[in-house]
Amino acid sequence: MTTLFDPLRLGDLALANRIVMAPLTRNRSPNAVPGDLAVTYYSQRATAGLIVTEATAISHQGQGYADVPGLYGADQLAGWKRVTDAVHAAGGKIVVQLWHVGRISHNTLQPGGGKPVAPSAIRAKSKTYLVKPDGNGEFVETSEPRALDAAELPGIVDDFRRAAKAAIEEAGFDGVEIHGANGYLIDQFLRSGTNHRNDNYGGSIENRARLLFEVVDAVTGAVGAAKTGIRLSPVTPANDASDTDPQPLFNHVVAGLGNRDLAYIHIVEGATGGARDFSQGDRPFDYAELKAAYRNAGGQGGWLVNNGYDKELAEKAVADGYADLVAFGKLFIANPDLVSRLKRNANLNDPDKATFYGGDARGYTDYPTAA
Ligand code: 8OZ
Repeated sequence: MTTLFDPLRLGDLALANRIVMAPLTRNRSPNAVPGDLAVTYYSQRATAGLIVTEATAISHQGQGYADVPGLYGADQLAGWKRVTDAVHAAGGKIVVQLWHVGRISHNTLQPGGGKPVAPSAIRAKSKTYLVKPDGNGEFVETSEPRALDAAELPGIVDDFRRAAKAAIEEAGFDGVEIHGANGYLIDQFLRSGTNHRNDNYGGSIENRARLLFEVVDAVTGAVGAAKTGIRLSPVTPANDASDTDPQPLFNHVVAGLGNRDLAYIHIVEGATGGARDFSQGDRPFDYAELKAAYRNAGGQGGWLVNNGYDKELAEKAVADGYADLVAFGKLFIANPDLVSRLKRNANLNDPDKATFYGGDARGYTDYPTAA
């Protein structure tokens, strides 16, 4: 019977176990550069089978929150190289999450103070995080976006390609994860609530998924499919995302990924960070059907699941053969040695919500390991 502690090969990634550190936004990278604290934080967690970094902006336009890291400047890549060196020295594997926020941004974070970009000019009922002049963080309404002209899309696809290539060649990552989830740019194109376009990128499911496949093909062309994963969140309402009928949409997406040979598919089940049984549309979402759509289309990548898993649920998912790996978020914030704690059934530290976003070492690098 397969356990969470069994090794697994995912494309080019040889993992020591199936326990994944989920991507977690922490807002501790001033000027988009991960610093000393990030080096400590990630290397403390290197016993994870795989670390997926916090979402990382592929371009200045792709940034939507204060103090999140980037991959579009030399100093940003050098900062990440220090992180990947430390994780590798500690025996870990680390991939970077490639992020364009689309409309989930604020004018003050955009190049030239411009409007954030989106498939359609629909403002999100959602907040972003800024840092005030006094240094304190605050959550504010996202700004009114402008609709992207189709002629701008090749440039965005190229930003994904460039960031992926630099991540591998300059920053030393083992792979990349395309952020196709949680109501950011790729997901805004996918879902009917945010995509009201009437060109080749809107309307039908095929059209709404076009940008996603263009990004996947550009990234895999640059770094290889065996180093590429993707994260999807078929029903999450995060960032005001919605779709009237998500099952056929996401079945189409994973079926299209079936022959693209990705290392893994990462699925957020339910509402991100919330209810696992959350659904949109008029029927509950069927994740087994989604996985079958991928396997039936020839997909052989790892099936990575996330959202609200505890040890028991995770063990069952892997033992049943439903999932190949499980990603843990809040548990990894609070437990740098989560793998050994799960293995030994040790008590878990509780995460402190007040220090999730922004701040210093407190609630970031000071959670104790178990004796
Ligand atoms: C929480 C706060 C800010 C960003 C995501 C990148 O949900 C995020 C995020 C989460 O994918």
